[in-house]
Amino acid sequence: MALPDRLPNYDELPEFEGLGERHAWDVFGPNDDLGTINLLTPERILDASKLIKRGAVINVSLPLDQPNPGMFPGRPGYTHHREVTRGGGDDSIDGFQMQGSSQWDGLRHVRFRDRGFYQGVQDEEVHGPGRIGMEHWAKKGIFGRGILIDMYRYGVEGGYDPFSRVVLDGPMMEKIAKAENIEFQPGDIVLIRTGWANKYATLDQAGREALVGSIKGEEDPTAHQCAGIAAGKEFAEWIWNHHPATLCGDNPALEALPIMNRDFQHRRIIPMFGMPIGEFWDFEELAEDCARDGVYEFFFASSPLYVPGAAGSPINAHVVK
Ligand code: UVW
Repeated sequence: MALPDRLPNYDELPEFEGLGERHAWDVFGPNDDLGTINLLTPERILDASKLIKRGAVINVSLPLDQPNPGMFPGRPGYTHHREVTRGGGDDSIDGFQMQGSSQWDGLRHVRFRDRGFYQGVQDEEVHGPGRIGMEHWAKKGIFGRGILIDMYRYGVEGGYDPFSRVVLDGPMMEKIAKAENIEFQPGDIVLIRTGWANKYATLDQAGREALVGSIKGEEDPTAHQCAGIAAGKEFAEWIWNHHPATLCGDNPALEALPIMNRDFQHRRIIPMFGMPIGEFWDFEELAEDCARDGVYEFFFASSPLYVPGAAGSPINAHVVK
């Protein structure tokens, strides 16, 4: 579809009466299934391809069996079988969770109360292939200008523990971008390194097992603490007004945990803005490379799995510099 000549600002988006929340359901036209992935236009993809200078390809996915064991209830991890055949072998996987490892949260993942999923799609429409399923992003692909916001390196002077609730808001995003000599552009694929994956990699198996089921509300003193993006409408407004195509983190939920006051930014970003969220990505090699060459913008490529009707997907993602 053709993009609107001008993307509306947050305060121009329609408000749900009585809820004080704004939605972008009219921005990309009726029956849109792509959300902010529409911002990845041929022109922007071509411009992003010009960022390839060295032909260096950097993987940003964790191995699919990580984190191990899975941290979320219902996402314990899969079982991989090898079947020996006459000429070699085949594989099958049991109990594979689309959101068990480096993942996209798709538009069927989270709804906004009784208003429904993105564009008001209701529960009865999200069984089987069709409206706002992963197949739409799989067909288009997620390609464009990626930027790394290295919060772990530049966010807090003197550093911090990624397993503590350090919050990334608009002013901190801008401070980091300035330190990295980059500017935000509409359609950016924003990769946010909180340092979580770096610390997770240092844990022994007992430490990893202790994290299982630890994503809980603030009222539970055993809840996992981690750095991530801010909750609240102010940061939602900042996000929308910068028009990224996606926001992706190396941590379990993109957001700072635990969630406080039941304010879950997922419920704005995914259903209200139609924007994918990335979680459990691996930015360690990329961060090293960016620190070495001082270049924090690059070509980004991801092919979500073409599973009709899926709510999430592994990312199959690379950066090319
Ligand atoms: C949370 O809900 C915390 O994460 P996810 O989006 O993976 O379900």
